[in-house]
Amino acid sequence: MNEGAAEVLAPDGLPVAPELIAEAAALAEEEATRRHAELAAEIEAANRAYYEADVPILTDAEWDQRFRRLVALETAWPALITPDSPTQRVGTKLGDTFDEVRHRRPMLSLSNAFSDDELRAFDARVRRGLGLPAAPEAAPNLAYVAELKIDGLAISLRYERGRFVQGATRGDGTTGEDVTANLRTIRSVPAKLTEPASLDARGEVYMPKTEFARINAEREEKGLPLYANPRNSGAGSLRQKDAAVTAARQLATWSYQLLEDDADRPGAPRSQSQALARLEALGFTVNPNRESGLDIEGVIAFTESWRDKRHDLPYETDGVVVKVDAFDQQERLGIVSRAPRWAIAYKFPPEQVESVVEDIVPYVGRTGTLTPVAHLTPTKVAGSTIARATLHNLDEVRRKDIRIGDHVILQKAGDVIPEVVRPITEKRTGKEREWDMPAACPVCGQPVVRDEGAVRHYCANPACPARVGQEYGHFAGAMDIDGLGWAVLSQLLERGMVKRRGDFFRLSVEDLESLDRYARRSAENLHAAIQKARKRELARIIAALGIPQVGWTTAIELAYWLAAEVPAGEGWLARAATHLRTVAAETPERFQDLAGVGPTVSAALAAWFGPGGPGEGVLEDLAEAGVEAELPEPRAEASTGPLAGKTVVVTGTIEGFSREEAEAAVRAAGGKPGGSVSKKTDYVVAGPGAGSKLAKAEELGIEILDADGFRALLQGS
Ligand code: 3BA
Repeated sequence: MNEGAAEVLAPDGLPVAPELIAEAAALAEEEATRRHAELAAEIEAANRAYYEADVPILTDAEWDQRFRRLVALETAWPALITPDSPTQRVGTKLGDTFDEVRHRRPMLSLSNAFSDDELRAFDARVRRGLGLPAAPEAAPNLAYVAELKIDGLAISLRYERGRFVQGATRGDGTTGEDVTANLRTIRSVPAKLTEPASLDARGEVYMPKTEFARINAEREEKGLPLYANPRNSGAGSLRQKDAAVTAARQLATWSYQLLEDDADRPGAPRSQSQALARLEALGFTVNPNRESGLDIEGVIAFTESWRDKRHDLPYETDGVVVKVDAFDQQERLGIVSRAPRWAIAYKFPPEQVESVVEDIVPYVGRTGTLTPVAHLTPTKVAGSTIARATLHNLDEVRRKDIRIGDHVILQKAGDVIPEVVRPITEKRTGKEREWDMPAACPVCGQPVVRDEGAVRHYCANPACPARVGQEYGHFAGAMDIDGLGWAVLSQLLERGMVKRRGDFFRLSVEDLESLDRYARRSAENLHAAIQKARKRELARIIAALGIPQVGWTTAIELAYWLAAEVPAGEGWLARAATHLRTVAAETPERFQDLAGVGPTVSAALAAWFGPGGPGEGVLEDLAEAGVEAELPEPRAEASTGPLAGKTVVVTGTIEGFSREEAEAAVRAAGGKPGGSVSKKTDYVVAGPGAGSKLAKAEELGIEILDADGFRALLQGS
């Protein structure tokens, strides 16, 4: 947890209230994950509506509040920070006063490698793509350039006849923000080139470490919140409405890509190394720590040589960008899902630091699982402060032999998920205490059990307040009841005002007004939000039940299936409940008719809906409380459509589609969305962030599509 003066700043430079972070830290991991996903989706939707349809669906204040909550969640739970989180994109803020700039050519993204072997796999793909012999054979016609990967903010600089005319942030890669005035204040952005060339130069804006330290020292003196790392500080400094603020900060740039308007003229650079030299000659600053003419082992040696030395550099670097040098080879390799096949970003292994396990605390999750969490002395790792890390389960605690009081090595796996690597046994004093799973649930006091052969311990009490609290919190979240946060929910449960899910819908304004710190106005608002949630899509209602093993995908399948099984009309939800109970009790194997449902999920459904199961009476209660399900339109026959009989796996971020939307589109076209890549997969749609599935598809020679290819496929072309 961030403590003391080191308050947290959102990427837009505004502080996030410590209470929000504390609140986020108090959540169980599952709950934090769920809220994170919801907030991120909501912000995405608002951004899309605002930028694409020009219809604001959130006010500035509402957007801000959600964004700040998202940052708070990510501060408390750094594992939630993914590259596609709205917090990781600069320029998504609503109502900001920067003009949009459409890039003349899209700014692509880089795929990642985390090990030497992943670099060798990259080399193998490049060789295959160019029809060269496989490694380890020498390939005299293939050379790589290795550049230090600057941890900054990507920008594009437009020059016309040698004059700097416009500068933009990367934004979503297609459209960025016009930060020309701010960039003009940076000394390493030349106002005039050494010749009257027209071009786009791309590179990274960064804040030197010393400048970061200076600014934070100054802020500390003034009692202002501190920036978490130079990257945020640099981004915050560039995205100032008042260019004078940018000017007062010593920002700098490294340029690494040159797109000249007349790139075909004789003598124009034909390779990345020539382009870097020309950038330098034109007056740009180009990072000198680069090497060309390398084979992949030379690249690996380059990464090795910088692993430790990088800490002595005056700026932050988090890896090495490797590029095929020759432009003609780059062209032949091309681009897949917005990432060039001819480049890869190698990330240095996670930074390891030392911390102390102050306590190990079991957290009770929605399904009763007790997860041991290490409470650590707050320690800075890879740019954020870590105060807790999951230890997963008792076996893991024992295997790693982590004890309370231990000095431990802490790292962020992939620089994201905090992980306790091992205890530093040399530092033991004998006062460390071994931790054990409690025999009784820390919340309800009922016995903690562990099933034969299983690793998980759980509280078996279905009425455990911790379980119920999270189950009901999940319900309120999934049913999209605005304003039903933990503070209200815990009171409703503690006071016995909500004993069953249907009770939410039975609350009156007066009931809500009786809650602590609840004024008439807020009570009315919450009441109205609850009324609005009475009618929801069937899949949403099912997903909201929190059935173990049943996520959105299965909920959607079950909704289609139920809508087809139970005739529409009066009292549908209650009749559906009866039908589910009958199937669960008599023909549970029928659940396996649902796409993607095997014996495990089918058994989980039967156990939940069956007689005596935790779901008994739940849907009836909701129906009785006046909840209505919106039934899905029957699905197009799977035997028709451009994707009839085809299995399509979607992986990574697909521009223009959420995961659900992409899968729905596959179904609508008659195809079947698949979870894992196998020989039976017909297509893999891959976007930025795609990982092992993409590699698998390449290995199996399955056709890989980017977002545009996917759209074409859906249209049957
Ligand atoms: N080289 C970041 N992208 C980079 C031109 C390609 C590229 C980067 C790089 C796509 C660095 C993605 C954002 C982007 C310009 C798109 C580098 C660095 N090369 N040395 C191959 O040092 N961080 N980032 N930037 N176009």
